[in-house]
Amino acid sequence: MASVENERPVRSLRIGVVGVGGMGAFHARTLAGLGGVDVVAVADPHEPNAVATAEAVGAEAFTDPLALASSEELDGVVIASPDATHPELAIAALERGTFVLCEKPLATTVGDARRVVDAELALGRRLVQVGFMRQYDPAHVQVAAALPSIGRIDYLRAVHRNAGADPRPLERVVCQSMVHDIHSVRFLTGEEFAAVTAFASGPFPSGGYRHVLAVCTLTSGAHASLEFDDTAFAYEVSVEVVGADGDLLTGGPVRATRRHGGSLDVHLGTDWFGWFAEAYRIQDAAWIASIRENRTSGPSVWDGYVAQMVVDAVIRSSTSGRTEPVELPERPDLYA
Ligand code: ISE
Repeated sequence: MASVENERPVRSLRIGVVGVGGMGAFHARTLAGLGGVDVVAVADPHEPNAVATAEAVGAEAFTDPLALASSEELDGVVIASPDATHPELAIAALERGTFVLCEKPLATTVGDARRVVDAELALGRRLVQVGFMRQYDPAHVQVAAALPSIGRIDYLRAVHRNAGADPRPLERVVCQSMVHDIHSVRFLTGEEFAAVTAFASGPFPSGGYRHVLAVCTLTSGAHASLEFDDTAFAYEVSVEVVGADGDLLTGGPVRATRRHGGSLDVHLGTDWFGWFAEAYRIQDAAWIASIRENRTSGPSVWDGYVAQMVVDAVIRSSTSGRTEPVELPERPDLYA
């Protein structure tokens, strides 16, 4: 056994967080709570956000996201800025050789997502992990592990409900929310989407869309239905996989129940921070562990790019009323 004197102290990793609205501030606090991590800098063009998070985690506050993403001083950077800015910031960090945890979606267009893939391919190594955190959620992990026990997959049903969300343009509903369900289907089954038929209810008088139903065919011929709702009364996510020899269902986080006034209540909460808190913590800790091993694990930019192609097909089908094929390019070896 190595003597204590021979053990090298583990150097703290220097992490920056770009975009510290709700999601970025949550990452900054989560990372600051892990051992061996110093959140040294945060950046947000909205200075009060930068200052508040910097104070909470003992970091320096900046207002220029691109300058922080391009910094040579960091071991890793979390990108949690507005969605459309993700590609430019991820590419800037890649060019510095910095590890990245980029919130989903990787981009808001297929073309921009491809630019990040091409930047990584040019570098010849993976540095970016995409924040599809459900892949770390204990219930999803258990379903994935148990899948071989249910035989041939016949269909999947993914349900995703946001509570009290402001009506959003269809592109945002699909790109910001349903993209998670698309990734869940891919990582659980290891299959790709072949075709999508989607229906969106809206626009409502406010101009926004609220419910989207996508009925999809996977490459094996199995089907997946993705149901999304922005007008629910509690936050909820579930995936059910129906197989030839059994079916599997993700549960929600464990909650106490309350008997009161003749009812049996379970408090679900209204946002994803509570439902998926553990998944985010596990994801962020896994990202840090992989930086220590000088590698990237977890969802790749290829996953982000393919998810974006499916997002595109859902939007096209909702507007055209037709079944839209999903035609994927060949997967480069880097993402084998
Ligand atoms: C939000 O941006 C998230 O990432 C949540 O995980 C998701 O459930 C929600 O629908 C999105 O709006």
